[in-house]
Amino acid sequence: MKVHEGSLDASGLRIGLVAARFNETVVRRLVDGAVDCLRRHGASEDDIELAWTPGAYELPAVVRRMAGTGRFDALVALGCVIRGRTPHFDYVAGEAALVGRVAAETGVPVTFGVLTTEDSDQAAERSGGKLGNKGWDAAQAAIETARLLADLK
Ligand code: INI
Repeated sequence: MKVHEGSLDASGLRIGLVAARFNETVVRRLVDGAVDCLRRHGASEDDIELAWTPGAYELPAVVRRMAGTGRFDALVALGCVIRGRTPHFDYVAGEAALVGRVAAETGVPVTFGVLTTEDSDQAAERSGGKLGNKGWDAAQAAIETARLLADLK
């Protein structure tokens, strides 16, 4: 049986981060986690680009544009939507999740590092607190998926 798996070697991979500024303190921690993950896995500083959107609602359009440039092996969407802070939670979180469609449309892997939480405590726990850093996790998934796709070429 031939098994395909993506390695976690980020050297030479060009990775785009798209971060939503809303709930900025939390999202900056997700960005820091993602960048730290990429560096530790061998990505070069010059191969990482970061774009900021106003909020998570705007992530799909910017992810789509970046995917279309052909400059990236993978994209990482980062954001934080907190239910307790908005009656629009379902709309904003639902729209943010559409970044997954960009991957299906373009073949450029897009990973989902958007926190959707009940309150700020849950957001803090997942952005460098006791439940880890989902920005780190999303960056690692981006490396692995980019490598897997390269392996399947
Ligand atoms: N955007 C977020 O990223 N997180 C949120 O929790 C949030 N809340 O609470 O409303 C939020 N709203 C802004 C939204 O993403 C858009 O930027 C805005 O509606 C303009 O289109």
